Amino acid sequence: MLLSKLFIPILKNNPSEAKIKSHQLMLRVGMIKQASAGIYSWLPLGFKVMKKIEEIVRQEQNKIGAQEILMPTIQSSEIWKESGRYEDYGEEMLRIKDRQNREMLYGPTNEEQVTEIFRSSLKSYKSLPQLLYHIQWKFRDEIRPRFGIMRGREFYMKDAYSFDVSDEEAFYSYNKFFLSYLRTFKRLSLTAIPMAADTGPIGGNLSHEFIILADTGESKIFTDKRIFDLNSNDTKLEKNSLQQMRKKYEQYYSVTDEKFSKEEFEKVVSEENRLITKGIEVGHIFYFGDKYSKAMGASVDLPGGKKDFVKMGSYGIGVSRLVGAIIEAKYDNKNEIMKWPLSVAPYDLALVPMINKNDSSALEKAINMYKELVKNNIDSLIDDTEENFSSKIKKMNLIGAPYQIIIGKKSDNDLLEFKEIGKETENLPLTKIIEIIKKQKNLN
Ligand code: 5CA
Repeated sequence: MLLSKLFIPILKNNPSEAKIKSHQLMLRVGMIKQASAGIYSWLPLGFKVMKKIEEIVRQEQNKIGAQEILMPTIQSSEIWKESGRYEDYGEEMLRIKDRQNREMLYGPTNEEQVTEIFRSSLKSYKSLPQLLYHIQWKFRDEIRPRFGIMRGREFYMKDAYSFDVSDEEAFYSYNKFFLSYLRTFKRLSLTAIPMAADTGPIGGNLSHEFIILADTGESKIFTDKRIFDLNSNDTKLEKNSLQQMRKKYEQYYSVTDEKFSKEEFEKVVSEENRLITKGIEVGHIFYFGDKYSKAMGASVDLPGGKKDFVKMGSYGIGVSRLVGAIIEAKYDNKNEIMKWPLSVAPYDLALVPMINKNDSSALEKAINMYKELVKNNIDSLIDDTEENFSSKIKKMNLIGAPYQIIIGKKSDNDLLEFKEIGKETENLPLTKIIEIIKKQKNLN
């Protein structure tokens, strides 16, 4: 792709209305454009990153056996009246009337819709467990939309729902999602910590938020530092292994604001291990048993002929919020350098030829390299403008492709100036550069 043809309205300076670095960068490099308060259009650069995040989320859902569906954004008020949440949800719900004067709403979440689908289709314990998910726009009329897409009114969410025959089986499903979340955030190169959390308007009494540390986060957290040393690498998708993994995480005190008790924190966490800080909630999982299935009559036949309401949980990931969360975690605001994790980078590599009016040989070299890179599935962006070198590099540092090649007049394929953002420049032939990038891509 040629930079001159990319729809990327870059601003010279940070926009003053943006208070945090992710919002600044997203506006500065034209990833998004505000349409109205808390509602954004996604421009090519931002959309590309979000789609890559979405695909990783999808792959990790599929790996635990969840099945993808797509429910509508607009829902009927009837099912929300059945669950009792039509009134409870209050002003955050965007309510609409159609031409027949029927009350509709723009879905803030889908527990009711998915329960309605389940109850009209499945009747036997033999069909359980069921794990269903979709990735769809949501609308919440937040009282204070802010920080760009971090707290939007319209936002893109992956929400999954589990249906099980008993509490025990439902905890198994819950733990599968717990593991898939750890794996998902790791592939996004984020350290997300599971924290015991409140359930709010979703309901139930078991819940974890997945939080990444950031000073600009809206969640206050209280945690035992040792939780950061854990990983889920050895966890298998079977009951005992998953149970042990959750135990391993839950052995350390780690809670959000609403669950915090000073007395307990000081009792169970030694002073040197205490960490009180802020973070961004990128995922939230809930177990609420038969809250919706009972209210909405979603039951299955059990082995002995009895019936019971299915046990349900729901599992959300803020896909659009993750774009901002990754920037908060990776952007060096002071030096104005972004380095996207290769797994979600808008481009793998930036080619920066030095061009002047009389000599386009460096650009021709870049275009030839581009062809070779395409063959190797390396997505690169060529800066074909005639700007001076330092402003070209400045721009590429904001766009954040993790690798750069500088091409001067004398460059040949034998020794190119190659650089991974944040590291020293090396002189390498194109074949070696391709090898390095391919190897990194395979690790993701
Ligand atoms: N039904 C449940 C689980 S699917 C649910 O809606 N959970 S939630 O309210 O916690 O939202 C799930 C995730 O969506 C959050 O963890 C957060 O990452 C993201 N999210 C929530 N509200 C917003 C918002 N206003 N803007 C951007 N992302 C949001």
